[in-house]
Amino acid sequence: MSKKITQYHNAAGGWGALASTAKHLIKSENIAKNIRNLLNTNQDKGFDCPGCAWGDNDEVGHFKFCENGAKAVNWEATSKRVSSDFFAQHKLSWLKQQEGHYLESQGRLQQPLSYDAHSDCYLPISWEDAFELIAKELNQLDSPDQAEFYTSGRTSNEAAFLYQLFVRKFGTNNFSDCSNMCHEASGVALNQAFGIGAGTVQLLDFDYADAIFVFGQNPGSNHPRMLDSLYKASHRGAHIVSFNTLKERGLERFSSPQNALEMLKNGSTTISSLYLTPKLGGDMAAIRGMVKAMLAIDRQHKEKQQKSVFDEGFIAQHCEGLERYIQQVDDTDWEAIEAQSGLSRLQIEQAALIHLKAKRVICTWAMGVTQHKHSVATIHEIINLQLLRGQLGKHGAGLCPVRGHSNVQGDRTMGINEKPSAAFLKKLGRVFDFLPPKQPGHNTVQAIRAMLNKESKVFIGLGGNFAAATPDTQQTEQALSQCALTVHVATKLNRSHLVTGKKALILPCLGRTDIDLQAGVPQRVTVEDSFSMVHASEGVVPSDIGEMRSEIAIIAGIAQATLGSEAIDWAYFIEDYGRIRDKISQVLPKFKDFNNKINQAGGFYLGNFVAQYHWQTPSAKAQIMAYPLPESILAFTPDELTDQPSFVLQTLRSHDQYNTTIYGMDDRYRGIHGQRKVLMMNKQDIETLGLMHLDKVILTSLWPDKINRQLSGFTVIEYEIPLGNVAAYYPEANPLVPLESVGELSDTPTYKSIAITVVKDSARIRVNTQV
Ligand SMILES: Nc1nc2c(c(=O)[nH]1)N[C@H]1C(S)=C(S)[C@@H](COP(=O)(O)OP(=O)(O)OC[C@H]3O[C@@H](n4cnc5c(=O)[nH]c(N)nc54)[C@H](O)[C@@H]3O)O[C@H]1N2
Ligand SMILES: Nc1nc2c(c(=O)[nH]1)N[C@H]1C(S)=C(S)[C@@H](COP(=O)(O)OP(=O)(O)OC[C@H]3O[C@@H](n4cnc5c(=O)[nH]c(N)nc54)[C@H](O)[C@@H]3O)O[C@H]1N2
Ligand SMILES: [Mo]
Repeated sequence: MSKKITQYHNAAGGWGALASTAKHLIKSENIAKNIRNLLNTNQDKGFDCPGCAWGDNDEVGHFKFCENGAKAVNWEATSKRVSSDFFAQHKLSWLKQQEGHYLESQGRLQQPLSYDAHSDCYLPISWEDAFELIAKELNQLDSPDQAEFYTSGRTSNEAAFLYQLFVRKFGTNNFSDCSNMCHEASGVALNQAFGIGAGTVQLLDFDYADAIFVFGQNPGSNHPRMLDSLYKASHRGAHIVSFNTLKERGLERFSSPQNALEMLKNGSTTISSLYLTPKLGGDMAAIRGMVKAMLAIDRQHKEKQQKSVFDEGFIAQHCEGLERYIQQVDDTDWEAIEAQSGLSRLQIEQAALIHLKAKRVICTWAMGVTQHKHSVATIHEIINLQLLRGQLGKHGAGLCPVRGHSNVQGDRTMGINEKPSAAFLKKLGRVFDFLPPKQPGHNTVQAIRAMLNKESKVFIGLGGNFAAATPDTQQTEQALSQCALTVHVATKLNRSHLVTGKKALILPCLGRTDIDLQAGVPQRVTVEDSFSMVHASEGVVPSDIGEMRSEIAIIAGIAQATLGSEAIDWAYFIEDYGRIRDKISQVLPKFKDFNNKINQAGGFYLGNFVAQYHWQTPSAKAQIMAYPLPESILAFTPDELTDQPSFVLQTLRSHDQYNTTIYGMDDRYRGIHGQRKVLMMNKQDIETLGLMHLDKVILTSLWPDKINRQLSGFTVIEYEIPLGNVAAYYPEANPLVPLESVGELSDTPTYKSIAITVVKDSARIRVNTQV
């Protein structure tokens, strides 16, 4: 594939998306089967798309898949299998040098494997021996807290519930999960404000909003079905305001493949009526500015005895903390707001006016907001804005953290949580007649630290790619390799499987698209989307499953070998997943009558206390939190560590990837083709550094511990990005993220604000000139 940087002039979606979907279908060698898969995606009788966590509408016959959903489905439903010969032929030392794309491209894993240090290869092992090995290692630990149990967000509710039951029965709350790197800050802030960590809107609300504010999110690539909602809103005349450090095409213009006329005319719809490009980490300042602008107008109104622009009735009845917050807003001057946001007062005032003119406003956000040092405070600023304007608990208004993995929200609901609530533990203990551990467990960063310190000795990953998704790759890999045992339950081979402990297992599992037969009966599982809708998912692909087992069967197998079956009959749950749902009904009141409810078309809504004004805080009021604007978005002053100019780096996703799974090397909407080791940089910054477009550079991370974190061979490309900010792809740039650089109160790695220096890779230039 040739490397190329171009300008992308078209709208997002449209013919390009259809062509790309077709290309992926054709490439996958399974055309007929895959088209059927797509038709079954997110339909009532199919499987939930293993792509993002956006919700589904109820329109029957509506094609509920998108280009990137198609890639996710194809990637999983491939008929390609990794043979045992492959592992006999390739030593780990060789595999470790291959790209992630190559590893996953080998196809689905189909038999359990155990690492043989002598030959440096993975060799087949029987399921029973694998379970025995895990049981032996777990049972010989000094304490259950010496094991780490990671979960990625594709795991079904049933598998997640069984997993947490097993782990708590074993005796620990060490549940690191992908949430810790994703929307943790949203959960923390929403919990502080309302006592509950989920968003407050439903999909239908997008049809009623007069204005939708989208902060730090790239739906064109990561939640393409959200563009349908934005597209419809824009056609209705609703205002869409985007805050994004980059001009993302999907937020600018979109052509819906559902609109035949627009497609025929090669037309498109403008999505954002106002598009602001703050600096990295500048959203809190920008939103504070919006409130400051509103406050000024409100004071003028008061002088003239006009109606307040804030919802005073709502605030008086439902909120606490207004005075302290207003004081904070008054104490924050425009100079600080403009400097930190990188936006002008005028731009911010424009955004404020759109908010003020709208009766119903939704605010959505994703990783551009949650992966900073001050993410919790930033989300409070969004919450405060909505509280002050009474934008909660009514149609077309509210707060919408747009989740990532398709069941990350459900996994949390099921108890994948290192800090479970006392009420949940009590109920779980009562239903299963045991005393669950109360001590909080490790989150992702704490798990890495504990393995690095050799306190934790066993790592079990239920899905995901821990080594590649976490920060500080070198440290994380060292942490994993110091373990006595590492275990990965996975569909495809990835980097994490190659970073082995003294002993290591890969356990191949069924994916969501596969038919899952137990005792001859096809099983359903359930998932929860970003809008708290729970629905069933049933695989449709009659795959050649080899020795694969379902996640549920694998967890039950490990549990039985480790704990025996006297207290809990684990095998009983494998035969019929409805039995797990019955238990979930007993532990979680919102899941009462679970097995019946999932027969409803479209699933069922878990409800939201916030939307009904039932605040779950100690004072039973919503909390307006008053955080000061941080002096800096970084935790230290880079100038004290280097004489070189420093930049703030964000790491983000391309259009052709799903987290650490790289489908292809293109990023169509950004005009980047055939390569991923690129650094997007402002033209003026390139010139100031004496560099040129397409020069090779070395990136060095700055952090007070002065550990050498460096990447070379990156290509600088001119990009429309604020001065002083740069961008590179995740996971390639993860070695630059210091383990200790985490969000306040969330412990989420600051993946969107890493201080780095950029210097010319002269070694590389020398090689080039010799050629
Ligand atoms: N196809 C596909 N779908 C996915 C995923 C995938 O990898 N591929 N991943 C899934 C997962 S787990 C998640 S969490 C979501 C992620 O969905 P996103 O949050 O959209 O993912 P990122 O690529 O990290 O994009 C962050 C966006 O925020 C902007 N941004 C970064 N920093 C800032 C900032 O400080 N302020 C503002 N205003 N903007 C900023 C970036 O320019 C970028 O547009 O998508 C989910 N869906
Ligand atoms: N630098 C940087 N790092 C980041 C981020 C960032 O924006 N920047 N984003 C963070 C975010 S938001 C997230 S959510 C995490 C994601 O972190 P993870 O969830 O750990 O990573 P994924 O890449 O989604 O995991 C992919 C692997 O999951 C396995 N898999 C796929 N489907 C299934 C299944 O059905 N069952 C099982 N058992 N396994 C399956 C496959 O083997 C595949 O290789 O990464 C975080 N890391
Ligand atoms: Mo995520």
